[in-house]
Amino acid sequence: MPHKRRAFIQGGIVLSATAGLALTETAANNVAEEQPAGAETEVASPASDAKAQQLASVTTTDKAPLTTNVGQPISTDQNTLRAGARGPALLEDFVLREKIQHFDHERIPERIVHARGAAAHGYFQVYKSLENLTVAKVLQDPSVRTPVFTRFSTVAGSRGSADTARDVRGFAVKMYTQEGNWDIVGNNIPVFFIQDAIKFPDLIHAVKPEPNNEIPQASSAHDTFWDFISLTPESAHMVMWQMSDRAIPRSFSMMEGFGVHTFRLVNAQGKSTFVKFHWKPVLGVHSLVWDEAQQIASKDPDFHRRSMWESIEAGQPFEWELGLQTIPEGQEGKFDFDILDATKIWPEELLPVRRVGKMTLNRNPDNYFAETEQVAFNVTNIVPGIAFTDDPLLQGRAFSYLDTQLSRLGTPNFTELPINRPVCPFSNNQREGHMRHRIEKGRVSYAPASLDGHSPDEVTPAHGGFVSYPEQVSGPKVRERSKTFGDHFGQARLFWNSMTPPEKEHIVKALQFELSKVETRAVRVRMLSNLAQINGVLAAQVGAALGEAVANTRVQAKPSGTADSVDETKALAGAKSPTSASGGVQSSKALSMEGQPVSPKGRKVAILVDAGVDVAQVAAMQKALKAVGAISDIVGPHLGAISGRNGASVEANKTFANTASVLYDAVYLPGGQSVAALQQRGDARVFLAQAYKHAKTVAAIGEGVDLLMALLPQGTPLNQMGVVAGGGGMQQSGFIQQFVTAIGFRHWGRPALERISA
Ligand code: HDE
Repeated sequence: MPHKRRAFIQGGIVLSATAGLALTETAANNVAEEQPAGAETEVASPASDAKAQQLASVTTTDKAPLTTNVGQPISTDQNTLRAGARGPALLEDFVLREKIQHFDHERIPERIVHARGAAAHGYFQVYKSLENLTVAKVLQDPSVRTPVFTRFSTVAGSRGSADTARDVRGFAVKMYTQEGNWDIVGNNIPVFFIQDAIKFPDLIHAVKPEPNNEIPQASSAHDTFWDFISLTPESAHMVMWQMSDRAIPRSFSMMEGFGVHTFRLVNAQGKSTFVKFHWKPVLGVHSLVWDEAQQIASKDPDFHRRSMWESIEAGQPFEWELGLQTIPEGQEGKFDFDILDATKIWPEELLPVRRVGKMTLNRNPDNYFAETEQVAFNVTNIVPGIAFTDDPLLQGRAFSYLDTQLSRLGTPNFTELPINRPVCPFSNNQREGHMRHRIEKGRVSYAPASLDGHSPDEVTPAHGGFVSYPEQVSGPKVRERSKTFGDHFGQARLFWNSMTPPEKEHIVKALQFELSKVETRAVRVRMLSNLAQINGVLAAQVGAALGEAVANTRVQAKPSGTADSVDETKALAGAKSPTSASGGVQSSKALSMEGQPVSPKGRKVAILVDAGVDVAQVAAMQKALKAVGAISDIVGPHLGAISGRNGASVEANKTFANTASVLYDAVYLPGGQSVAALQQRGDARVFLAQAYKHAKTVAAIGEGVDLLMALLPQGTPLNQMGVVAGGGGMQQSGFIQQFVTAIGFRHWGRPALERISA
């Protein structure tokens, strides 16, 4: 649970005064207005969090009295000032004008990319000092909890689009370190579509809704995207990830994060080590299925942000470990891929990921706009001990992130916004501009200066001043792509080879879906020829759904490839292609999502009830789910009390009308006369059947087993592949145990799924 902290309010401003939590010298300097006085209220915040404390100093609760923004008490907020009760409004009405004027300007431009997002506060802690690699203080002292603010996002959709679109997820971490803010502005996919930043506007113009009709929203399934991709072979590797289930994560807490580019760590001796940053989710990497993702987009477009919000409110933080892959400077040349090429991973088989620390997100923002919308991530926010490389994508980003804030936040003073301020001291001679908050004393704002004793002195490297890594550079000015960036398909094949047959099947289906929405045949055909360079079976299976025969294929493609066709699954299992630019690695376990840790923690279960339900069976299951950190909803014909067997009742908190199977990881059908009533409800039957079709665990006990059996294809074996049946000889505790341990799993091997209507 987030810790509670005392705070004081005066004039609507909450001022914090946490016992034992001295403001850093910095925060005290930078927030001059915090003097505790007046009434008390409670503000939630993690302990030892200088950032939370700094934010609390500007957090208001907006209680009485009602005033204008300059504090004039307002006697009525219901009526405009008029000349007579039926007369015209008077210009004099400053209350009306201020209120409407403020409202008229409440919006700022949304982010050009990554507009849709949600964020949370927390902290980062290193496991043990990495001083042999870097002087960065944030990576040295295991006793320090560095405050963080992390924002997750989709890329293509507008701010109001659905969370579960097929898309890359942004994974942007801002660490408020004692040496300034360090932002790792990453994604949940370790590579990118393009190698050079100069292509980014083209990529984004291609994927965004088409400019003539602004269709489609938050989707890459249209002509302009695939036109660009089909003509940009360097995107092949990234496209494989984007078409895989990685692009439809189950939860922010179940996806990896990647810094993508190669950075440097620099130690006290000035030795540089190349590094890739990884965030490994404690709950493992898990995804939705595409049909489910599409339905969630309408049933609950806020699916991901809601689950993070609810989990944190319930005291269950979201957690990741920071991982590092490193290559000592000088050894980067021994690989057959270029470490500056952002379309390449470093296979974990060659360069294992070392887990060095943990990020815990445990506090929701108080205000979406002030924090999540106004946070400004910047690739150039780095601290001493971290340095850039010449990755041409990174170099372009180094310009873009500072620049974009001017149109989004409207002023170079955006770093003064509470969410963007560092917690360490900051001072310089920059002055003025729109919305300047700080009041710098004195007449000197230049250097060198001898007056007033004013001296924001430079910090020598010995005292921790930032120095750029003194890399030797020379070369002719050229607009040229390095030949070492030339292999576009080798790692796309590595990704494909590393997938299990169901994962390959999902990629095939995703490509079938996307390309079948492309209206221009030439684009579809061009894409098929690119896919054929990755794998012949892949191209053939996709081609079949497009009505195109692809030459040199190894299997006869089926018209609508499904995971349920034995032939196709077999063909996909054997479909591999030789890799290149992969250090000789042909297949990598780290790339597949199967075999990831699975936990019931953070999962959601629907319990289907109606009048006459066996209340004891409901209660026992709820208790067991709670004990493992899973959430359960009781879904009934109406909200509130549902009478059960023997006079007891259960409280339904969801109804068949306001929720859906796709919003849950597993479904449980308890016994009782309720089952006969549910049998009559099409929505209840679809609920169960759909969970089964989406390969989720389903369980029934007592009378519930008969209904379950009736819905599943004839001959579906019980107590196998996530179909858990209670009653008969089985102890209730054994049944519950079997269900609870299975709820995070998907059971891909279920036969004849395509025959289920749901
Ligand atoms: Fe971004 N990107 N990007 N990007 N990016 C932005 O910055 C840009 C790239 C990423 O939650 C923008 O403040 C260029 C790669 C995230 O607020 C903008 C290039 C990766 C976020 C921008 C890239 C990212 C952004 C839009 C090609 C993964 C959201 C608003 C060189 C490593 C951060 C903003 C948040 C946002 C530019 C490519 C991640 C326009 C020019 C590669 C997570 O500055």
